Amino acid sequence: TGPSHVSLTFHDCQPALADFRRDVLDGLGRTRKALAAKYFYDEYGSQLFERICNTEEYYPTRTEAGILRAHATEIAETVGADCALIEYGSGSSRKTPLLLDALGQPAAYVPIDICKEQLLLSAARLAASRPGLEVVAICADYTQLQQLPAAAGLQDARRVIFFPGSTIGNCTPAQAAHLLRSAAGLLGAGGGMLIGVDLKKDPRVLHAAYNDAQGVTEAFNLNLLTRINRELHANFDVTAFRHRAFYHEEHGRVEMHLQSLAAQMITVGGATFPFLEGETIHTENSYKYGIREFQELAASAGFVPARAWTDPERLFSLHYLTV
Ligand code: AVJ
Repeated sequence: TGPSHVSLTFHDCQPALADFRRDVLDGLGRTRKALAAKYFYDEYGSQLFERICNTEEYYPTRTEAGILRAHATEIAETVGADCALIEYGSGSSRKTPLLLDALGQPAAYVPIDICKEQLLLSAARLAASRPGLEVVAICADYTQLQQLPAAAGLQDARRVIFFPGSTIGNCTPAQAAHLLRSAAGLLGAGGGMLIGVDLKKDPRVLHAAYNDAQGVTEAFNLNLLTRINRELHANFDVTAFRHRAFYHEEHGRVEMHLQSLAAQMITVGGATFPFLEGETIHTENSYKYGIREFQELAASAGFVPARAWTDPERLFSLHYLTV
C-alpha cells in the first residue's frame, strides 16, 4: 500500500436477528418494559440520528466538534501520533476528520458501528478521501467485541479508542465501568481513550435537546416500533404511542420512553404483551456527568484520567484516559 492507495476492508460481526428478537421479547415481558438504545440504529434510525445532531436544540454534536477544533493541537499532542485509531459507534464518522487532521496519518483507522449501511457508506467515504490510510471497518456491537481482526496497521501499533458523542451515557454507571474495563483490555498497556461525555446542566437545556420542535427525536424514538414491526413481524400501531423525554435529577440522566396512549395488546413473534393506558417502554438513558465524577468512574474501571477539555459554556467534555 502506497500513499495514494485506497485501502478498505470490511468485517461483518453484525448481531443476529435472533439476538434482537430475544432482547425484545425479554424487554417487553418485564414489569417495567424496556428496550436497549442500541436498537434505535437501523438504517433509517441512523439517518434520523444524523438529523437530530443538526437540530438547533441538540447541542452535544456541535459543542464536541467545537472542542475538537479549539484544542486540536493540544489533543493531538496528548493522544500522540503513530497509533491505530479505533472508533466506537463511528456512525457517519463526521468528527473523525477533525481528529485525523490534527493527529496526522494513523497506522490504521478502525470504525466500529452496529449499523452496516451507515458504516459501509462512511468508511468508504473516509477511505476515499484519505488515500494511504488503512481503513478496517467492523460492523459489530462494540460492547460485545473481545478482539480486533488481524490487519497490517493493527499488528504492533499503540491503540487509541475514539468514543465521541457521549454514547457512554447510554450505559448506567455500572454498565459504563464494565464497558470501559473491556475497552482497556482491548487497548492493552500504553493505550488510550479519547471519550466525549455530556455534562450536567440546566434541565431546561436538556429537556429542549431531547424534545426538539421539529419532532426529529420523536420520530427517532418511534422508529424503534416500526423496526420491530418490520423485522420481528409485530403489530405496533405507531400512532398509539407517544414520545416522552425528561431529565431525572436523582439519576442524573435523561430518560426516553414510548408511552401507550391506550390499553392495548401487542403481538411480537407469536407472544402477546398487554399495555395499560399510560404505560411506557423505557427506550434510552442518557447519563450526564460532572468532569470529576466521570474521571472517578474511569479510574474505577482501570483508566488513568490524563486530561479533560470543555467548551466555554461547560456543556460538554472530552476526556483523554490512559490504560
Ligand atoms: C448518541 C446516545 C449520545 O443520548 O444524546 C439523541 C442519542 N437520543 N437524542 C444521546 C440521542 C436522543 C444520543 N447518543
